[in-house]
Amino acid sequence: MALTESEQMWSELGIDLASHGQLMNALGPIYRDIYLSQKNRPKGMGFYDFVVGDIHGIRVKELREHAKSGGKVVATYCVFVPEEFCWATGAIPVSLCAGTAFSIPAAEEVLPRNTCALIKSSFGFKLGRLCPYVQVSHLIVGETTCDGKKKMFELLAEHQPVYVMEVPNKRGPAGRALWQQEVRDFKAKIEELTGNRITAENLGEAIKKVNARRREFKRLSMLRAADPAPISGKDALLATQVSMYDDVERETQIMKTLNEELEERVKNGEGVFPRGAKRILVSGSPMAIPNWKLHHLIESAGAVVVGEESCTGSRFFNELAPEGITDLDEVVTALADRYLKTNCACFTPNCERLDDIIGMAKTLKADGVIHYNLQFCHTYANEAIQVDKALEKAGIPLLRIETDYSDEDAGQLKTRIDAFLETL
Ligand code: BJ8
Repeated sequence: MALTESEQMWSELGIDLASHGQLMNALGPIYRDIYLSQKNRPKGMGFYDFVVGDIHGIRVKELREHAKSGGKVVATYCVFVPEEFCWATGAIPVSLCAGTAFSIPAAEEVLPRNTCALIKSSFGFKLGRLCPYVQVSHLIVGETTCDGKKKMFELLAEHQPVYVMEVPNKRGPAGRALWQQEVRDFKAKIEELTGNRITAENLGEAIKKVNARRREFKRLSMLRAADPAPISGKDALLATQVSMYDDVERETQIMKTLNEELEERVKNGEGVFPRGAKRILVSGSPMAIPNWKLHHLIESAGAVVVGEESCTGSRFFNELAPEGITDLDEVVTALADRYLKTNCACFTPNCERLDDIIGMAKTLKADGVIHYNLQFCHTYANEAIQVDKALEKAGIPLLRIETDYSDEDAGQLKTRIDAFLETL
């Protein structure tokens, strides 16, 4: 049978067409069940339905065209990697998704089973030749945020060029100096990869572009404080997930239109859940596409997720990068400082994250917090103890959940979430 245009492209990228076909076939019904079944969704979500409907098609084609005309694609796994350097040099950064159990069996042939699902899913995408975003990228940028990831990157480097940034464990002067040097080295690496120099001007322009997108996400975040909530948590999560690999200016525009619609909704008292629905802040590990499991369970139980204190949430957009600095060295230093404010559980201590969770819960008028951590992720699991203590002191109810990408525990989680909502 003749290949479709997309299949032809995937085949040229070395994708295992048979397995990839199974993955794509599984995604459609899941999306229909979780997303398209929602009532009264904002019209602005139509763009995201379209994107997910062709998740490995149009965007990959754009990246390929870019590569064919000499441009570079830089794949990342973490919000510590300063995307501004890529945009400044004409490279395109894409965040690699790793939110499905489908790619895990391939990874478990190599990695220990007691590794977190995010790491196994990422590695399995490469080993199983399932992800065209990995295949189309010229460089994968990793980081040393956790032991599992940093060792996985060594194995990944056997298949594709990998560059690893060292993230310090502490934010003191020594950690800050180390991180600033890492950011300078990464800048040099991107310059070498693209053959383009980073200047105060092109970096300043890139910062403005990324900040514009961040501002729209901050605006969305504030709109979610309304009761009734104008958008579901699932939809807000999806917008963040997609914007992590889409074009920065297009995302800003899409989000602007969506926010205008949501502002109207708030003005008219219109929402996706009834006024007074229980409001939940989710905090913890990031959720990559298509990991919508927890949000779906919470919202199917009649509550609404009003915010995500995570890297697929506030940590992605809360801090703006410095604008208007004309000295290159100064702007690079300020940019490094901006990224060092990412409240990842890799830091010790990480009091800023605790303050952030409490601040967000209050601003978004959350009735309770659900702390989400992936099984075998020790940093988040252990930090959950501190989160528990801080929230108890602040009088904010908390439910701690540890799970993976499978659906095996869905029934048990549903019972626990229902019981938690009852107590609020
Ligand atoms: S800045 S949260 S995106 S590292 S869940 S792989 S930590 S064992 S994802 Fe993260 Fe950057 Fe931090 Fe954010 Fe390891 Fe834990 Fe797995 Fe994790």
